[in-house]
Amino acid sequence: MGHPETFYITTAISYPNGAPHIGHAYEAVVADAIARFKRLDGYDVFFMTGVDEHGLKMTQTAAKEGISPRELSDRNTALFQEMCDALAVSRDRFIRTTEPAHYAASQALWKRMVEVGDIYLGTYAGWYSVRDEAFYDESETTLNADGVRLGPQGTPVEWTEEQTYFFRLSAYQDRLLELYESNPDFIGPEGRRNEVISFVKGGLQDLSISRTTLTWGVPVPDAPGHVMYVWVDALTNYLTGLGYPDTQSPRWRYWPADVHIIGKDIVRFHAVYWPAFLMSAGLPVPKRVFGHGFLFNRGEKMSKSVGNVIDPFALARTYGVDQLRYFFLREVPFGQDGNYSHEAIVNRINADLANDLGNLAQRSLSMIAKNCDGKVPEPGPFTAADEALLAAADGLLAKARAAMQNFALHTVLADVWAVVGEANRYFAGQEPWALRKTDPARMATVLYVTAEVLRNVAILAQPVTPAAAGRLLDLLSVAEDKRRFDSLGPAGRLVPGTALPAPAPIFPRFVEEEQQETKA
Ligand code: ME8
Repeated sequence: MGHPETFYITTAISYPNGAPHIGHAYEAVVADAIARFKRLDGYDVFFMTGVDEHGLKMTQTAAKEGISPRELSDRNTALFQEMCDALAVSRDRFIRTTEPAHYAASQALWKRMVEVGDIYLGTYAGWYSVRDEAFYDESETTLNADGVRLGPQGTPVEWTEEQTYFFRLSAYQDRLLELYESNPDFIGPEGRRNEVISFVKGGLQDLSISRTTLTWGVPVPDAPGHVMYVWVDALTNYLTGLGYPDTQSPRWRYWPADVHIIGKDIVRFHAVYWPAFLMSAGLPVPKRVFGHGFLFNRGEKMSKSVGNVIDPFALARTYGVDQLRYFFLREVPFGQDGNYSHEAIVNRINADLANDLGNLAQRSLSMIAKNCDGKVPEPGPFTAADEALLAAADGLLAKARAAMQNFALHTVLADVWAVVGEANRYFAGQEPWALRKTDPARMATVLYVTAEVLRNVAILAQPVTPAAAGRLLDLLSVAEDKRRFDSLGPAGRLVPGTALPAPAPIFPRFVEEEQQETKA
């Protein structure tokens, strides 16, 4: 047996200029679910997330608060780490761009780009957006009604002039277009790919990549007074995490990254600048860059008890961690924008989790506890209905893998829950409670088939609802080493006679606080 295939997945690194918001939570959960899926599917996964501590935005926010950028970053970085813990984000490494290792990596990459003649000193004059930490061409800016000039993301831009180092981006136009052409999956989803291609076809200007007006950044090697433009060091984080420039590091085996999961607003940095830097330095480019959509709050009226629902910590406390994760991944088709509302999340919790899966598990496992001596029942011969349901469950892995080619977790969940729906119809149609008296052997078979479907569903639900899926697998006495995808289907069938623990609910219904009060 060879070594398992590697899979390196990253999120963007967030600006710790404030507390994490729902968009950060969404991105972390998406990447985590993909990482978990790949681990369960036998890959050697490295999953990294972290914070982007430098730049003008950090400097300005810190100045406003009267603290140093470092203090600002320390305070908020702790919250980003807490968010990862609170949302069960199973990162292998949480990176900070103030780590000495990151300075070394950024400076090494810079020197490689100097060596090949891609960096030169010049003067920059142009429009800069502090909010986006990006330069824009005048043609990309517009004047609003108040005469304020705005960049393409709608943020104010300022005229900036300074001596700066440039990266010879203009020299990479053809190689980038060739990259997009020969790797149609390099940028996803499709719409983002088209935007990038037309941007690059429009012609690339050299990129200003150093600053003399601020000191909060990675020093440019051999150039006192210059710090790197924040995006140069930020993108390099993906290499730092793997030990770069030490390409003998055991972690270096993960490069190139399999996917950078990022938001749609920063696709240009990842799909244009980043591969150009890497090509310049003679390093392989990532395999894919995927720009997910944005999560919005439609301003729906929230229950008072819910409080500030956009705070991911409050969301997790109010609805539950697995419930929130399920909502993000089921409700928002990956790649599209999504809306968050209290009603939508409660509906998902109560319909999909509590009713469809939770009730089925509770009813079938309680019957097993009462009528089958608390052991996995011994099935008799399977009928066509049994075979059909088992085949549907056994067919899920192939479907899930296909959907995951495009990280379509919403499709994976829709397929898995379609089988939960089938299992519910089967259970209702077979009426095992009636069989208890008329045909106990048949009842045992129906309960066995139902439990077996629950096992498959729970294994596949682990990437999204890790705690609840784990509890369901506990209730089915599935050993820790039998929870990976290679135990799905016939390979891991429940063994009749295995003792099961006393059943307990996995997904409680969400009850509005007002209703709880009336009940009390
Ligand atoms: O862009 N919904 O940091 P950031 C979904 N430091 N995703 C959202 C979102 C929303 N409402 N708002 C932001 C940066 N995001 C840089 C990245 S990577 C080398 C450097 C996403 O804190 C955003 O698209 O502004 C990005 O992927 C991530 O959150 C961090 O955003």
